[in-house]
Amino acid sequence: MSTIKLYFNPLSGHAHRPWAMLKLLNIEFEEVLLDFFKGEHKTPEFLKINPLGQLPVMVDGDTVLRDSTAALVYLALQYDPSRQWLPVDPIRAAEVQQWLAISTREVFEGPGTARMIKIFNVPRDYDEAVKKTDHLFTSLFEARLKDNDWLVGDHPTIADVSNYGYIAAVTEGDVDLKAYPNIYAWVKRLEDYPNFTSMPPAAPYLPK
Ligand SMILES: N[C@@H](CCC(=O)N[C@@H](CS)C(=O)NCC(=O)O)C(=O)O
Repeated sequence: MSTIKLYFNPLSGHAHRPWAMLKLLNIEFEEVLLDFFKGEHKTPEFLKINPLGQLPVMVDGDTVLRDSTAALVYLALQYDPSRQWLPVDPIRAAEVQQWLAISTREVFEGPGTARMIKIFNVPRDYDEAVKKTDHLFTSLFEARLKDNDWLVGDHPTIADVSNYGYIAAVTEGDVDLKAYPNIYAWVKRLEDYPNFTSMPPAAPYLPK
């Protein structure tokens, strides 16, 4: 069996998803770190692997996955026979899918964008991103996590892994996570989970 290859960058909450999942499942893999600031995700060589020029990409033999949540689904079904990380029950599976969708849209547009504005200086509306973050955190995450430890069912799933990165890193977007105590506790719960890899701080990966 060939070793899984993960093209990624530690600044990316998208890339954190398969990176954390591979480590959670104790799967050996090769890390290929591409530098956004050097345009390494836009070279002709990489565009052959992902014509979208985006990270992450996960390659397992002939399987090339160019989407972070697709990679989570694949890893959970292929390498977790216990089915903990992606339950088979139709309702639970649908609930997981719902949270995966939220992680790639609303979480990226709220907390992900607030952080992007602060650390990369991207010309976007910061107040709007913070407003979206507050609405999302209050109406969905705090509400769910008030009486539950995890986003779906009573154990962690890929729904938690997928939402974690940009939410944990929102403090780099100058949003105080402690103002959302249930989310703050969930972030710590995940970070304490065996073999879980926290979202790394951005500073070491930014241009000097
Ligand atoms: N649908 C993709 C989106 C990945 C994505 O947007 N990656 C960003 C980094 S966070 C990227 O590579 N952006 C560079 C670009 O689009 O040029 C996924 O979920 O993996």
